[in-house]
Amino acid sequence: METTKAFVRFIFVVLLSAVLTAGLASAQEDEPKVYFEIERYSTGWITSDTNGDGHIDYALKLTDRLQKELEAMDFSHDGYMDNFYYYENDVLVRHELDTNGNQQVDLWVFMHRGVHVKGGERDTNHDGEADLFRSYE
Ligand SMILES: [Ca+2]
Ligand SMILES: [Ca+2]
Ligand SMILES: [Ca+2]
Repeated sequence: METTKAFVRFIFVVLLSAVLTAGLASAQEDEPKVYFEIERYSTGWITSDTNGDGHIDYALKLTDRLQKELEAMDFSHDGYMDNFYYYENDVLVRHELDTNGNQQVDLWVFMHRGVHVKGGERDTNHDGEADLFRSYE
């Protein structure tokens, strides 16, 4: 009887750790990576020099199904990306901006159906942590 209980507990722990590991793995997969440094946009990215100054200022990543996944832009043309667009099923879900060009995102805009702003966060003192929150839901 005791061994059965111990065995059940053992199975439970194994299952729990499997669920936790799977959760962590999918969380990492769900968070695609963008970079500030333009030279890091290589394999898997479509890049473009939109203003023809010889420097890449736009990068696009497509999913396996050729839907938009990520876009990065260097609006300020200082050689560092500062606008990042995150898509799910080809629909914009989040827009992140580095408004002061310190290679740290300080404005996050969350979208509903790609067109309506449903909320935003700001890092007003540029310490890397959001300190101003807005929700329109
Ligand atoms: Ca350019
Ligand atoms: Ca820039
Ligand atoms: Ca910034």
